[in-house]
Amino acid sequence: MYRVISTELPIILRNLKPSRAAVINQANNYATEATVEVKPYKLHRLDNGPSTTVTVTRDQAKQYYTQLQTIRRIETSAGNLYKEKIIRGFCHLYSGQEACAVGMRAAMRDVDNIISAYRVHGWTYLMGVSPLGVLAELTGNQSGCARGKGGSMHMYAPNFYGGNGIVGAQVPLGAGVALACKYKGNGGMCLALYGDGAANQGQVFEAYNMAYLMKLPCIFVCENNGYGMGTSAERASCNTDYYTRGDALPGIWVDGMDVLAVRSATEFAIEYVNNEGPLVMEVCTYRYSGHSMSDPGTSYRTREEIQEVRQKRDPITSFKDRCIELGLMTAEEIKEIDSKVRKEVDAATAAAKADKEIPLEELWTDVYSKNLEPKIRDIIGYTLQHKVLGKGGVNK
Ligand SMILES: Cc1ncc(C[n+]2csc(CCOP(=O)(O)OP(=O)(O)O)c2C)c(N)n1
Ligand SMILES: [Mg+2]
Repeated sequence: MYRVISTELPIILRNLKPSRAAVINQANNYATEATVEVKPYKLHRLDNGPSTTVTVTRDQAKQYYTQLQTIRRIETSAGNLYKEKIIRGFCHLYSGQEACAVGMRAAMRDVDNIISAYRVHGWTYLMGVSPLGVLAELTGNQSGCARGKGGSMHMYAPNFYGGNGIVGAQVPLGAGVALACKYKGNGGMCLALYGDGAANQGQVFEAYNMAYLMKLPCIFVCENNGYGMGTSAERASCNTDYYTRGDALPGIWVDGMDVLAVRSATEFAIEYVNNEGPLVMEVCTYRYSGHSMSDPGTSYRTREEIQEVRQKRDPITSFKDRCIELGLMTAEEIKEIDSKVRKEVDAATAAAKADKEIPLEELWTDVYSKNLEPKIRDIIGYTLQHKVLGKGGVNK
């Protein structure tokens, strides 16, 4: 039983599994768009949830695949640079979790915002910073998006409130960004991301409560990757159904390894928070690396567990296979994207290594995006004039 989802060139690909349909471009023999069924969502205090029938165009598929692959490459490169001691300090990798960010980003509109914890290299790239802007930030050099002054945990971009190292602290900040959207009446919302390890913090529940009472356009997103540092979710939490933890706030559980499911759930959530008030979304995912570079990640879980996720649930491989099966891209086209991404990230890596640090006097520039006072406040023993070098405080 195949369904045609558009009347344009309604030829259906053979060999597709039931409930998958594609519209074919006859001349070039590829699907211009396709429809798939995603894994059912779990719902809390909602009568209806996001659509499990998701349509993706060929252009979107190419874009998502490129983004997924670019994030993986950036993280692999960051891991290598760290091992070479070119990146120092903290470094938390996002490999395994790419579909969460790419899916949410695909649903976001220009007025929407995002704030997250410290695993943000991928988000920084998705919010408009080039791979060089991310990698040079990691090497502490001037082409970095914060001119090398922030490092792994402190990257920002327009509508992206970063990189926050205090576990859970970004959640009330995200509610504040949502309050700003409501106050300005611009129709925007904020995605406030936190991990399973942050989900039992008091401030998270305080933020839920205030957001509910004030009907704030905030999506509280729990990225459940199974572990908070070396502690499994089951050991840390009396209730691991994080989508139900908002009490009066409705919740959705979504397969965070499926970019299309995440996109569909986020589209639903955006509509919901703009009309009804806040909502909790749990994206179920997995992190391949240790918590940070100092954690090999194998003392509290088995290598077999990691291998099994890589083989059965990897967000990139599964999306690639689906795209080929649906005729959205050929294996050849996938290879071309892989090679283009590899070249771009390799070039960015070389440039990030060769790049220079900022001069000392630049350390006190761009402290405020708009400097309302000429001096930097509250510095004892120095008088420092504030200067803005970046565009509105942001260097890309
Ligand atoms: C308030 C606070 N407590 C403890 C820490 C130390 N710490 C850093 S990350 C982390 C675990 C967070 O796990 P999770 O929220 O699941 O995020 P993940 O690392 O899995 O992305 C802890 C306890 C911290 N940075 N801030
Ligand atoms: Mg976690």
